[in-house]
Amino acid sequence: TGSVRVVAVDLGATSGRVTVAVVGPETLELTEVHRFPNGAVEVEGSLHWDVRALHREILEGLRRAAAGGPVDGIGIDSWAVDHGLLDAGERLLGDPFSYRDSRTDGVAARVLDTVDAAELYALTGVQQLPFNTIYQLVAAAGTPALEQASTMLLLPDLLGFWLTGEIGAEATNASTTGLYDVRSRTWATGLAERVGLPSAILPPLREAGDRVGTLLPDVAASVGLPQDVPVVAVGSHDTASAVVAVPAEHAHPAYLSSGTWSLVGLELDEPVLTEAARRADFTNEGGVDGTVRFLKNVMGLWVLSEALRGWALDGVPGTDLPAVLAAAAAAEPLRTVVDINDASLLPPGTGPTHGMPARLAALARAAGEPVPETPGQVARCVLDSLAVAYRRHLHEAAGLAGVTVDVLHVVGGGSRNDLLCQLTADACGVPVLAGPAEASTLGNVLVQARTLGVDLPDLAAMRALVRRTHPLRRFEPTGEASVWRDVVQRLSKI
Ligand code: LFR
Repeated sequence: TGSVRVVAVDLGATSGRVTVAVVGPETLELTEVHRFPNGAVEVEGSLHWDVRALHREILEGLRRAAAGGPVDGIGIDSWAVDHGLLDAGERLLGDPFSYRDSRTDGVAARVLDTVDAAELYALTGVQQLPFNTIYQLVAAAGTPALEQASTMLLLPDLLGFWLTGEIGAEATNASTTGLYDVRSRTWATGLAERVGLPSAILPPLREAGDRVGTLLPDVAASVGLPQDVPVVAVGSHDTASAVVAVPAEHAHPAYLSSGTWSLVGLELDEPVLTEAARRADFTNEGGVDGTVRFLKNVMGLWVLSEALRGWALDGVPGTDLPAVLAAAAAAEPLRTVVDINDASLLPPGTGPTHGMPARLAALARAAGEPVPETPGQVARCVLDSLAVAYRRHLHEAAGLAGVTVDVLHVVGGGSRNDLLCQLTADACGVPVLAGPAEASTLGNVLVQARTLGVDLPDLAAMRALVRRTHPLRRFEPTGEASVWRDVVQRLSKI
C-alpha cells in the first residue's frame, strides 16, 4: 500500500479532535475536521463524562471526514482509567465517572490493607493514583451498576464498541487500570477477585494494531461511509499514542508528554519493578509494540487551565492565556515553588476557597513560601513548580532505569508553551526538543497506517517519518544548574 487516508479521534479532558491523516512512507499530513469542547459534568455532586455527547461528536467528525474522500481506517484514543459498565444486554449502566470525582477518596488505602503495596507493585507496576480503575471499581462495590455489570469497557473501547459492536480492551490502556499484570501482559484476574471485583467483567485483550471490527450498518449509513471501513485498535491510551510520535532517534528516549497532565519518563524494553521504583512511585504502563512507558504523572497544565477557568468566571481582566503567560514570563523567577503533585490540586474548583489560586496559596503558606498574588505570579508559580517536578522525576527515572538522558523530547499541546519549554530545559539541564504538539493524533494514525499495509515496520520508522515531516524547536539550558538543585532541596524540606 502506498498511502492511506485514516481518521483519528483523540479525546482529551478539555477538548476532542477528529483529524483526517494521509499517511505513506514519506507522507504524514494532518487535517483537523472537527474540534469540540469536553469536560466533566457535575450531576448530584458527582463528576461524570457525557459519553453519548462524545459519541455524537465522533459521528459528526466521521461525517465530515467522509465528505472529503474515502476513509481507510478509524482509530480512537483518550485519557486512561475511566470506563463504562455494560449489562448483559450490552447497554451502558449509568454515565461513566470522571477520574477527578471524589468517590475514590480513601479507597486506595483500604485496598492496601488487603493487598500489600509491594505485592501490588510487583504485579501491576503502576503509580498509586487515587483514580486507578481498580480503585474506581472498588469504590463502586455494592452499587446497582457494578452488581449488574457484565463488562467493563475503557472509554476508547466503549466508543469503539458503539461504532462496531465489538467488545474488547486495548492493552496500552488496560495497563493503566491497576488490574493488569505488567509482566505476563494479561488481566490480573486473581487480584481482581481478591479485592472483591468480578473478574468476568474484564473483556478480552487486544493489542494496538489489531483490527477491532467494521462499522455497524446504522453507523455507516448515518456518517456516509461504507460498512467495511475498519476500526483499528491504536495505542488507545492517549499517552501511549503520544509516545509513538516522540521523534527520537535512539532507543530509550526521554519524553515529557505535556497537556492536561505532564507525563515525564522513558521508553524502556522491560518494566522496572524494583523497591526503589515503587518508593519513587513510578508507573510502568504498556506502550505500543511491547514497550514500557516508565513515567511519572505530574499534575500538569490542568492547574493553570483550572486557574484560568476561575479567573474567567470571576471576570478578572487580562487573564486570557496569552496575557497570563506574558505576565508569567515577566514575573520574578522561582519566587514561589510548591509540590505541584499535592492531592489538593486534583479536583476541579473555582471561587475564593476552592479556586486554584486559593489552593496554591494554601500550599505556599504551609511551605513558608511567599503567596502568589497576581495572575502572573500564580502562573509563574505553576510553571516553575512543574519544571522543578520535571527535573526531579527525569533524574529519578534515569537513575532507576540506568539510562543516560542527553535530550528531553516535549510533545503534546504544552510543547507550544515557550516559557515552559525553556524552564524545562533550564531545570533539567539538557536540551529540550519541542514538538510535535499533536503527538497523540500522529501516534494514532501511524499505528493505523501500519495495520493497513503502509511500510512503517516499527517505532523507529514511524519516528523517522515524524522527524522528516515535523519541524522541532530546540531549547538549550540556560542559567546556573545549581539554582534548580537548590530549589529541589528547598522543596524537599517542605
Ligand atoms: C493524559 C492521561 C494520563 C492519565 C490521565 C488520566 O491525558 O491519559 O496518561 O494518567 O490522563 O487518565
